[in-house]
Amino acid sequence: PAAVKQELIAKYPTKVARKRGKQIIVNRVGEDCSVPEIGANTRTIPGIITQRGCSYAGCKGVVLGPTRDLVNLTHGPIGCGFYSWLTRRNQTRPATPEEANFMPYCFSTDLQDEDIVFGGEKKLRAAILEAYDIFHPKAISIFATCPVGLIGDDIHTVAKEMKERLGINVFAFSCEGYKGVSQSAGHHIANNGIFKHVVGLDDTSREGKYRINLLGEYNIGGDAFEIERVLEKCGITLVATFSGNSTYEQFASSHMADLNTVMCHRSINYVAEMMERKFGIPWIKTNFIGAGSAAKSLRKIAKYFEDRELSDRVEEIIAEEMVEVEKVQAEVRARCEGKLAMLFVGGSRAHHYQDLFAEIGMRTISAGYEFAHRDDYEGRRVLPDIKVDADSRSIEELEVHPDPDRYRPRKTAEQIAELKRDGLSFNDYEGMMVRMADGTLVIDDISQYETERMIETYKPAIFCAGIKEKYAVQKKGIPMKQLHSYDSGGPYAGFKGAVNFYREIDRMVNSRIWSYLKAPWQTNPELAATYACE
Ligand code: CFM
Ligand code: HCA
Repeated sequence: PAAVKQELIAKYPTKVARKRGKQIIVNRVGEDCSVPEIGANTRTIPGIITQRGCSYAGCKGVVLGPTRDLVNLTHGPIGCGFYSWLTRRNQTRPATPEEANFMPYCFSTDLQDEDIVFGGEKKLRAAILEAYDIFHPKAISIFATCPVGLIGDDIHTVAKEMKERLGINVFAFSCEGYKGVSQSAGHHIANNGIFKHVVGLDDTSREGKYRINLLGEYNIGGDAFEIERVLEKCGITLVATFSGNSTYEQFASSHMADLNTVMCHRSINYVAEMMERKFGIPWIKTNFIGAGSAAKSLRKIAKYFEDRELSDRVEEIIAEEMVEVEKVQAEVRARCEGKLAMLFVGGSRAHHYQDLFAEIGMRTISAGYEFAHRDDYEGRRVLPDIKVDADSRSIEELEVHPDPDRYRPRKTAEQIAELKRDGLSFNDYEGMMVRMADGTLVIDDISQYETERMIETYKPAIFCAGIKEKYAVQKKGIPMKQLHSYDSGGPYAGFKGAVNFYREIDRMVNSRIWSYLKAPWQTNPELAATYACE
């Protein structure tokens, strides 16, 4: 692997090679579970083809996009709104046909040259009014795109004005695409906004003995539906999901839950932290990707509530669900055992999906995130060592204090200590690298060039990433699975999701279809462009 790393960076200019060298790491897990340091959450070097997205994508597309009864209004040119409109395959299911669902609509101010020159606030006001008149939503959220920041439209003042005028909640996000180094900045901006403007507005809550929030689950391909099914079977009440299959009211009353479970830590940890500080709700890391991980997560939730009835119920459900899971696992494993996978996805899936592959005997030979931070790789314990650079500093850190009336620690310090002794960890996650084998390559913000070299070197049985990589990978003869949108598949979460995934991967890695395909330049060499000087 060290030689492969050298080869990956050999063609770069010295300075670029030095920087990429810090982001390409040969994994090695120490006896104390320590892992090497990796460079992450830094600017992509201009000229490198990255797969990263922008701050607007992280804020509007990722965190707020899945909420069905919010009018999510993009203030900007039409492309930003259009390309963040359901391409992520975030699904939703209104409880009744009458319930508001704006998911089939794309709201945008459609800024034109003229608005860029003379300012877009007038158009923004008009768009809010128009949306209000047609849909009468409970709330309207406004998202800034790059030009809005450049021309200086004051979206927050417009929001405030319209909130007073219409008597509904209107709030804005300064999530201009260029803020920060990737969509990760947009997550933080979204977390701050939703916490400031919505969380805690409604003190009524769903009844239930075990009330939790699910943070960082976005219902891609129906994942949240499957998790909801399992939780309901266990008798666990879901107060709010941030933000798959969610509603505005769920956010408003989310502070009434007794536990925050965090799936995708990268995109939503800020809300978990702020809710703990303001309302006293503890958080634990959970993961419903992989049948084993789903079972483990349910057990963690049961442990937290310290209730025999719940833990018995959870064990019963796990046993029931695992029958089909184990049957399919055994069948598929026979055909997939030992095959290699590579995963380069966002900020948590490159980690979570390794569990699913392991369940059918497949090995992850290399993995990396597009925009995660060091803690997502190395574990939360490195947080104090992370240098906060200028790019991160430009994102606001909210100052949060205990709510004078509503701060209510759900557990006493002694109870927490006891639970910790019993193996439940709070406010923690171990990161991706400690779970990966020694000698695997961990690559942050992988470039297109590196992707191609990795495929040529290892010839994995499957390569998992997103739409930008998809066709280049297939042209190399390798099956490619999108782990963002799931292509047209899913759900892959929970128990039924695991079974879906095993079957799909089995089909993919055991079909030779892509290896038969020849790119045009392979059959017609005259199409292979080469430089005269080479
Ligand atoms: Fe979290 Fe996500 Fe991901 Fe993410 Fe994303 Fe996504 Fe992703 Mo695409 S919130 S970090 S910003 S799990 S949209 S649902 S698939 S890159 S790995
Ligand atoms: C985003 C959304 C995205 C893109 C996926 C892809 C998603 O980053 O803005 O590149 O295929 O999951 O839809 O991550």
